Amino acid sequence: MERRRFLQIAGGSAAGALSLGGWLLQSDAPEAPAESRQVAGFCELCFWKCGIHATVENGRVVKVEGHPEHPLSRGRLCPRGNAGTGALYDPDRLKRPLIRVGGRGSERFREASWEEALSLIAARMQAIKARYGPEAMALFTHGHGGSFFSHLLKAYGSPNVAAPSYAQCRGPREVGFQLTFGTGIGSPENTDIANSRFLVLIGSHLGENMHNTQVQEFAEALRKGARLAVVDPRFSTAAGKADWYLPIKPGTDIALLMAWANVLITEELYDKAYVEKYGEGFEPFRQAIAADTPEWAAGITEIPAGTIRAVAREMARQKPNVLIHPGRHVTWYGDDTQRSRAIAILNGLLGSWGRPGGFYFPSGATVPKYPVPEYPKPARGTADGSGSRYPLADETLASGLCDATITGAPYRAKGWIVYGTNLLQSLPDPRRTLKAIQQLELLVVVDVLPVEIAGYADVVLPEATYLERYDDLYAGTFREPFVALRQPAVAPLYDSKPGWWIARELGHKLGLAAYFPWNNIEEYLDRRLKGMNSSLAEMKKKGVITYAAQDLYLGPDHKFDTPSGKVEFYSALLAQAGFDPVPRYRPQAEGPPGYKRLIFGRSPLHTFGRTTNNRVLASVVRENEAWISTSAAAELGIRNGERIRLVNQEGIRSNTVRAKVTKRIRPDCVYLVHGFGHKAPKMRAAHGRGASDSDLVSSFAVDPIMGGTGMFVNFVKVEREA
Ligand code: MGD
Ligand code: SF4
Repeated sequence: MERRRFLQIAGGSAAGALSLGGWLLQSDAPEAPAESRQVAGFCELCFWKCGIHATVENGRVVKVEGHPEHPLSRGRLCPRGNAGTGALYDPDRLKRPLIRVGGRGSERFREASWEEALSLIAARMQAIKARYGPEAMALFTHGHGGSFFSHLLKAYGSPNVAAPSYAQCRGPREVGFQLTFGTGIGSPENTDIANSRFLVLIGSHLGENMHNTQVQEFAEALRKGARLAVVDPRFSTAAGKADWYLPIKPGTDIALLMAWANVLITEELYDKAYVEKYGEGFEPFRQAIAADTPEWAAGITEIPAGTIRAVAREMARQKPNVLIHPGRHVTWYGDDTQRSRAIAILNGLLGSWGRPGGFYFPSGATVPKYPVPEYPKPARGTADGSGSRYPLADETLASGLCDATITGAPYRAKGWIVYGTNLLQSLPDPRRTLKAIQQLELLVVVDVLPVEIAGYADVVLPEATYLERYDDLYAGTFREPFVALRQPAVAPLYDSKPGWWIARELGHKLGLAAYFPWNNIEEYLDRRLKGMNSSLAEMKKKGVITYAAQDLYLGPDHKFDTPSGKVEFYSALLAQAGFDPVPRYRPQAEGPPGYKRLIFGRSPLHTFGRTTNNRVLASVVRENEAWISTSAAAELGIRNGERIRLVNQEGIRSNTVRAKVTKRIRPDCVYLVHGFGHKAPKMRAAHGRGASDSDLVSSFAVDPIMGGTGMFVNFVKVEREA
């Protein structure tokens, strides 16, 4: 009952919740099982890592539910989390190690033993080290289980470890907020949604973008009467709950944000005490945006000046319990650090950073490390351009490593280990990724499914799923610090192995045994847990330990971790590096005549491509649809539900996809949910279902500040399928 109420907020999920619930009931246990137990852990169907309880009956996981004491789940999961059995019992899973026997991408492999597969990888890694240096090995990793592979690469001597969640997702947001408040946002976001009195969502479709805790808090805030403004070219599910819906022209958000700042300043509505006490560079900021009036912004954004003013005044009325949400997937146009900074500055003017209903200060528990030797110091820095070409990037850029592999500048990666990330869907322009792969002497893919990137690997290693393995501890940073354990609910199916085991075996074969001194993961976890007065035995029972919250909100003597120690409205650091010290709007290129801007987002039932083959979820949402406005469809003679193709500005054609003809999108855009249109033939449930936005992203705009890849810069025309 509770779950159903929670799900009502998700787009199109009221029906989904019923049928998903129905599926779960049908697949639930036989009557009176001989064995029934609950195993605590945390979810891996997205990267939020909610606490779970898996019910195991007669050796099978029959149900996955929210852990009641885990602060991220509070007893509930999102629909994907509930569908964990669909990942575990996916009949298309990788079952045994595979060694390629045909050309790259031919999908021709032979089965191999773990011994043979790992020996082959170790021999090639040693050859790469001898010939090009250890830095020529790169790791692409996404997901909690990747931590042991990061450890392996660092012990081997390479600094090149990257996740697409930075340069392809939240990186610009982190840098924009660091520049302003000295701290990034992190994950889970430190947004105090539950206590917010006015929430402004800018292209952040909470409810469709389903992060469990945030959505629970969102529902709570609305129940308590919070007001809501949604800025989106598409009328999202959240927009349906909004007091103000602003259908903005794509790519113009900086103009809107600066116009809001302009109203707050010219009408003297900002939090003066906060700005005086904590702010730096307010006067040059005020001068820089003096001409950014609502009337100016109206001509750019296509939002009436009166609406811009009304929303700014409401922000002021509710300050400081206001949250201009920072979003998560923010790599849109290449000016994304500046847009994120504009959002940060607006929050600064409203005094919401460090205030209830704005942003709280999270804290994390410290778990002592297992002692290992120091990592060798790499002779060369990372190859991706972070800190050099992109001066303010503070994590490695996955796209930058791909570029270096193609160009050889500053040096080429010759071997890739790809853990839990389908680079042919996650990096922009899959043709570019394939070009990089042609340069490699070794490509290892560690995955649970035969995804696209696995088809190009020299060696494919089948990992056990999150319900079959231990991983490293998760020391979460949240309102209350916590430490969570992942443990196997059932033994690994087939010949799959946990990541920790694979990394350790490989470490031993590479002569790095000193970095893996534990005999097994239980010994490793127990030692770490004993260092914090717990034990593996205790954690296996509880699954999570929480600690008292620290100071959540701003104290009188707070120092910000910026160069000035204050909230920086004007950034001298950006000015020194040759960038705008105050965010400035610059127009985006328009598409060719007859083309519409391609934008994309998420479904509440899927996480990128990782869940599209999950039969439980695919039984509710099997493919994506191309959203086209009613007026644009009428011009083209397209009916709702008709199969169409999208063709981008470079002539790249999508699979056929069903048209969703709707008034809920601007006529100048087409919208897709990301993660569909799989080409991998062995993913039988997902293959050929819907259209792949990744394929159509043949252009991208690189953020000059931190190297993020803006992907909303492609245009499509719509073709009717004969
Ligand atoms: P997923 O699509 O979830 O994420 O891109 P990815 O990091 O590729 O693919 C995860 C892979 O992990 C899948 O191959 C899955 O089978 C595998 N996997 C699942 N569970 C496990 C496990 O337990 N162990 C192992 N070893 N593998 C596992 C996401 C990235 O894509 C991100 S974060 C964003 S925000 C961007 N979004 C985005 C977009 O919206 N549009 C376009 N065009 N590109 C995008 N790229 C980015
Ligand atoms: Fe799992 Fe959903 Fe939580 Fe993500 S938000 S970790 S999919 S339950």
